[in-house]
Amino acid sequence: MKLYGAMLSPFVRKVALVAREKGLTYELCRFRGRDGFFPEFLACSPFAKIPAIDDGGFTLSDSSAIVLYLDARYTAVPLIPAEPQARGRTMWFDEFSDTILAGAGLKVLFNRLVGPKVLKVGGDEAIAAQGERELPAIFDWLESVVPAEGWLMGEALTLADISIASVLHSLTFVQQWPRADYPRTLAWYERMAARPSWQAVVAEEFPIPA
Ligand SMILES: N[C@@H](CCC(=O)N[C@@H](CS)C(=O)NCC(=O)O)C(=O)O
Repeated sequence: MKLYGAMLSPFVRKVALVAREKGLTYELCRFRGRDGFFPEFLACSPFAKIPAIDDGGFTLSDSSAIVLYLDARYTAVPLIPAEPQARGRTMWFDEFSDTILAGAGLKVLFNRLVGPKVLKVGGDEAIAAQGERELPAIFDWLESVVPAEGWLMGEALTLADISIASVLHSLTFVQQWPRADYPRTLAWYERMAARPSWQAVVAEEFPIPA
């Protein structure tokens, strides 16, 4: 499978972790060059968003769509529960991660790191500061639902853990995470970070500009 994207993105990391937890291999592919987006990437992602995949000719973009596909196609290690309520709640956590947590956190990431230091297009510090102000209420809620042991959905790791931890990891690059004042969330995050899949994906990150 070709995976287009860069590991700075929590959405790309989500797909990479799901693939590795399932024992799938992928080729991490560049999606843009000096002259713009590569046509083979745009064929997978018509609106030029990362991640996107090409799995033996089947192309798809959007991390949640991709992991839904991977979980249905490669069933040996399920990461989205089949039981209806657990399935719904897992997708709620994924959505929380993508829109609420990342909605606030990426304001900081884009405006303090990606814009000014990676893309060199600058950043808006007022938007970054707004994101920073939004995060504590979101962390408060997360701390209230994270279990003392195990995973968000119980004994088995699911997409819920992968999605949220992926965003938190991106926030480490802009000093918004880890936070010792959220001890349950921190302990759960450290359980996630100890997994071999996590270590392998972290090794694929390019050096983060200081
Ligand atoms: N909901 C999408 C979000 C994808 C997304 O916004 N990716 C960002 C990188 S973190 C991107 O491609 N940004 C480029 C742009 O918006 O032009 C997903 O889960 O894949």
